Amino acid sequence: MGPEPLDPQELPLVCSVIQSSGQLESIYLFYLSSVLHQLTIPIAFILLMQLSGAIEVVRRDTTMEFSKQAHILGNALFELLSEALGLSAGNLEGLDCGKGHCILFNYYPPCPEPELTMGTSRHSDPDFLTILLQDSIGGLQVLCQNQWIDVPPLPGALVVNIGDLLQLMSNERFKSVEHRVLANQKGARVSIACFFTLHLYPTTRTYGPIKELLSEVNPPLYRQTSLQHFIAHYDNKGLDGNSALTHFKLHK
Ligand SMILES: O=C(O)CCC(=O)C(=O)O
Repeated sequence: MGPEPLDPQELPLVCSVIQSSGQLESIYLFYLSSVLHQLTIPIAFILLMQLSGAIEVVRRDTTMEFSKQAHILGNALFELLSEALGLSAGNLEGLDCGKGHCILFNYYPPCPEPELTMGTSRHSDPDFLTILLQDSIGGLQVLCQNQWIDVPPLPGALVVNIGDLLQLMSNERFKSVEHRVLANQKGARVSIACFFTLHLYPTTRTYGPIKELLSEVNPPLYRQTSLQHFIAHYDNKGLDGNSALTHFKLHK
């Protein structure tokens, strides 16, 4: 007998994606919590990946527990970030920043010639915030003052990245972090990224610099955008090394 169907009311909006990078083909799986109990195709993909030796099976209940905990942590972080902006603790949550998330499993096979390729090329995330769990292999780097800095894996530690949308909403008080993943010969690497975003869900909300942060000396740097428009621009542009935010700047 399979697990009990999940009550969508108890869960944050969530979807999962499995992505295998490098020499293997990318596999994207999207699903909503409300239909999790009807999942047959994603489970079949996971089993296929497992049979091919590409990935160990990812249990649905483990994924959902991770998702639940990430949701709790994400909302705690949004409270702290709201306060750091001088706003009330519930401000970012009130703007639905913590309402939905998407989980991406990245699989990087070992690469025989890592100097010729990249695990993931340079980019910042098109979301509000990302919580990232990496295994012990390493390879994640962030761009800091024009230098690539290693983010060494620490047991039990999560990496938290500010996403492009928070840079836009905070009128650049927060900066989204450019990062990349180096390919490596040592062995397969797995990371799990939890992106706080709502672009996969029907929302008519638009986002721009938060009004309380603006003044004569701090005029808006970005125009208002819907999440669908933002992500469409991000996807069309591709990971070309340029920030998607430039397109939304008021004065270029
Ligand atoms: O694998 C990682 O550590 C980072 C993955 C990443 O940058 C992404 O999924 O956007």
